[in-house]
Amino acid sequence: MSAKKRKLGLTGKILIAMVTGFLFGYLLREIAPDSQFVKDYISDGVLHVVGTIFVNCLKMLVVPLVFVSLVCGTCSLSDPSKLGKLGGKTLAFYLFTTAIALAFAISAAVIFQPGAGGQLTANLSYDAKEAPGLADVLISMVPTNPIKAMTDGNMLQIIIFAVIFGFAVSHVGDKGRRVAALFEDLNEVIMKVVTLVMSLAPYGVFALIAKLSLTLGVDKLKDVFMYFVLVLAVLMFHGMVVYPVLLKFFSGLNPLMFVRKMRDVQLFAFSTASSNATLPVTMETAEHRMGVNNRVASFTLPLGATINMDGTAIMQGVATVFIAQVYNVHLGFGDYVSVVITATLASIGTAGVPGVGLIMLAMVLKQVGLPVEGIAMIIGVDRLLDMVRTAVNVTGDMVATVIVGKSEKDFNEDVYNDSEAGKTKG
Ligand code: DAS
Repeated sequence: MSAKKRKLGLTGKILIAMVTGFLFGYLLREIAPDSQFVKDYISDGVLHVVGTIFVNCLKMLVVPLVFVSLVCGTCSLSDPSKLGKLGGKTLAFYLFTTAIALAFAISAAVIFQPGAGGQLTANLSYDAKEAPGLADVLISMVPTNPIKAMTDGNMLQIIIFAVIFGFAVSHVGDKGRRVAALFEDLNEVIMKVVTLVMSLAPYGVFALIAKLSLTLGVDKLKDVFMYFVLVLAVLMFHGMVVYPVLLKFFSGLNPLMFVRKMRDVQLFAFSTASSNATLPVTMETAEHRMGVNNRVASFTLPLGATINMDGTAIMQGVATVFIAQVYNVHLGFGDYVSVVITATLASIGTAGVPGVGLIMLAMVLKQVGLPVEGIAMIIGVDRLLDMVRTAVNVTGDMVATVIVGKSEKDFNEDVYNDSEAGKTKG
């Protein structure tokens, strides 16, 4: 082994930050479980401030990055009809993987019966919103005010406006070429900011995990242990079996290289529990490590972070069956179809932010006539599941991006197969 000590990469630093953060929080909770000082100055103080600043630094980049890179991507499309093909393939793949995720989740819950014989705890309550209808979803995609869409962080509206704007840029001759060049330069600058923010990850991840470990109510786990374990098992199966099989089948690429290059993205997603906040890292990895061209990644990834949430669908599938079992409500095949349709529609209209899965679950339960207050049983363990399913969500977005990129020949296989390509030194 050469004497030269290998520089610890960003992944190594993040993993060390996670372990030390967890141990720090756990020990503090054991040593001073009721300390007001720990609560006020450490948990809600330093850790909360550092963790929130880190997540906000990521979120700060999402709107400018998505808009600029999508304009770049769209105006670099030589043949505009390619956008239709790209969009069709991407949408079809996202719906396909979400349907698989829901099918596995519902089947597992029906087979293993996590809620069978469950005893209801005290009277429960949970506020629920209606699931959006297809017409509402389509109408709400077009922004009446693009600036408001950006200030609100309405991803679908930003995507629609950026695609139309980019299309127009590519159809105004020389002026358009100057505008496109400006957006290319802006994209480079924003990508540089992304790598700067990524270097803050060890500090931000330490704070996020330490605060979680300090506040995680492990005691809540025992009531819904079977539910928790089943969701985790299906998430792992989907992330570590289904995705590699789909990647190999549809692209012929080596799944192990994909798994290796996805680690940083998954660690960011796990730590932040937000697909949106992770988007800058997902896009930087897609282009610089996976070898996918910007004109594909700039479209498929923002779209995926908004409408493609396979991990969330898995939680919703298991939770729906679990709650039906606990309340002894029989669900027929038609109910399961309704769950799949509602869960898919609900995910299209909601951004990838922490806890959005529970909001969508309420819509699904309402749709199939199940007591929405059943959510109060699982809310206590949802934070950890949210972190894992967000990592699955972003992995599903990247699988689709690599497959579509390769099928559209907007893909550099040498970069994909080079394990050192675009590696963030941390
Ligand atoms: N945290 C959401 C995301 O960012 C997923 C969820 O809430 O289920 O993808």
